[in-house]
Amino acid sequence: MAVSYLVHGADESYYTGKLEAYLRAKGIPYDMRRFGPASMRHCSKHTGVVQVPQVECSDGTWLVDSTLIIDYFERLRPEPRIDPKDESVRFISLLLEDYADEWLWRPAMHFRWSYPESARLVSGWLAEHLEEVPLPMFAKKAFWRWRQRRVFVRGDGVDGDTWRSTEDCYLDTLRVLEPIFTSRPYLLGERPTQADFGFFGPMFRHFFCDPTPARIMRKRAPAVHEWVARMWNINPSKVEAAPIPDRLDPLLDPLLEEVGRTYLPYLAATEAAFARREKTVSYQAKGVPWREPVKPYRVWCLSQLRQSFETLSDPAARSMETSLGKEAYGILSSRSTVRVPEVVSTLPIESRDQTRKPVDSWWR
Ligand SMILES: N[C@@H](CCC(=O)N[C@@H](CS)C(=O)NCC(=O)O)C(=O)O
Repeated sequence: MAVSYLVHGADESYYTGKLEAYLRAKGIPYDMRRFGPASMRHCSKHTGVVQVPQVECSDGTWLVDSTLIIDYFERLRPEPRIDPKDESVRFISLLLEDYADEWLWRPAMHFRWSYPESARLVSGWLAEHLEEVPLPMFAKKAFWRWRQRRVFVRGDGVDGDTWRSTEDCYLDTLRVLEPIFTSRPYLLGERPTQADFGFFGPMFRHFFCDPTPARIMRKRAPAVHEWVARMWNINPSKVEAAPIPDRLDPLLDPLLEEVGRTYLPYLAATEAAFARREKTVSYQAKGVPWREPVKPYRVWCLSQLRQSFETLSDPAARSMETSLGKEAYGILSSRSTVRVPEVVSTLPIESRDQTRKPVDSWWR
């Protein structure tokens, strides 16, 4: 019998939206269950991590981490493939997915939680996940606003000095995406790839749906707005009918430059701080000093990117030096100096009770 999939997730969640778009593109049916404290205990008992989405499979196995889940299904059910065949295009697709997953998280959380109109709306929505908690609605809403700001806004380095730069990250992203989606339906070409699903996480559930950033998107980037809707209205026959992107073009240059100059050096700084066993990392991004918690998960992300980079042929690796810059090339081509204890590395996870204390989404 075919395996069926139960997604423990949320209608307001970045990574649940990313995963849903992918499952829709592939025609993989799934049921959704709204997460809550009890379901998180149930999931983390099997997977060792408290986060959404988590997928409970009817054969007793588990899938977790949107990037690993996409990789898993691309091997299990390759058609219609979203994984580019050309090695350089594939690497860039994975790199852009990772960038959007991790680097756009902070502006997405900032726009959601720093502005009262968005915070009021989403805290009400999230409060409904706490049905089993015996507290009045206003207290549940207040809890979410307090918790999300503490952990993901102020706790992630956003303050008076970095506020502007956090918002510029979103505005600059719209600026580079708009000409791309004006000229073609997906990031790398005619068919969506990992890069599109990565960008869909922040762009859909936060920037398109939350009132404050959504107003900005509608005004400044109607082609991005249209791409979000296109990504949701996707199905396997549409994917199948379009050619797989097989080359990189200059429209991507500003995005690749940003990834090469800002994101990869940040990952390298995180890795260095992790190696020194520090709890916070300090670095500069576009001349702005940042200080934020070290996220072991992102050390693992860098090691994963290096593993993909290592498989590139010499000319393909060299072409990355041109697209991403010298510093980025140096980071990608060097060896990881430290290993993060892997919480999840291969899927599917065989169902077994985890003895380790569960970690959070940053693997802390
Ligand atoms: N790397 C994970 C990240 C999942 C993640 O961070 N999900 C968020 C919600 S969109 C979460 O559960 N955060 C945990 C928290 O709020 O503590 C993935 O790709 O699935």
